[in-house]
Amino acid sequence: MTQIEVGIIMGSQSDWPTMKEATEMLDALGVPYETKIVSAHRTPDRLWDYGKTAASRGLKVIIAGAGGAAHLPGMMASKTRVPVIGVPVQTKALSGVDSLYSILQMPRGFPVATMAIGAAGAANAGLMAAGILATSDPALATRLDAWREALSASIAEEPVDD
Ligand code: RP5
Repeated sequence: MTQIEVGIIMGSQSDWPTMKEATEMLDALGVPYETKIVSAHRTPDRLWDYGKTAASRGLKVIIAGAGGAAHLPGMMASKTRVPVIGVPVQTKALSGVDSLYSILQMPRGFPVATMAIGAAGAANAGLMAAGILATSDPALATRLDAWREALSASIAEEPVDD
């Protein structure tokens, strides 16, 4: 059975359209992952169990997305030494600035690698996770290098009218 090394967690089903962007990047790079709804507020026991077993289950990176009072990434970082990448989900009331500040401003000792707000942040979280795994996986490193080269090659040298 393939060892899952990336856990993608989110606070709500409503975060899925954003967090799917991370899965699409990992799919493109051939990185297996699991996806779970784990809410800091609504399912705290599930959060605790996930964090408690993350390292022993072989997870090497956790991507955690949440919106509003977004405590999930920080609480997960408090429960496991597995690196946590935080994705601030865009919110209607405050455009995701609430999520960003909630995730970013961690106290000393419990880091969360915080991405940009919304879809771009989720996609970058997938790339960041792949980059971390690629430091000890030469085949993945080759795929990631190729992906980056293809992205660069897709950028036109000059702008055109729409
Ligand atoms: C957070 O509250 C979730 O991460 C989500 O972004 C936000 C709103 O959740 P729902 O009310 O849509 O379930 O916990």
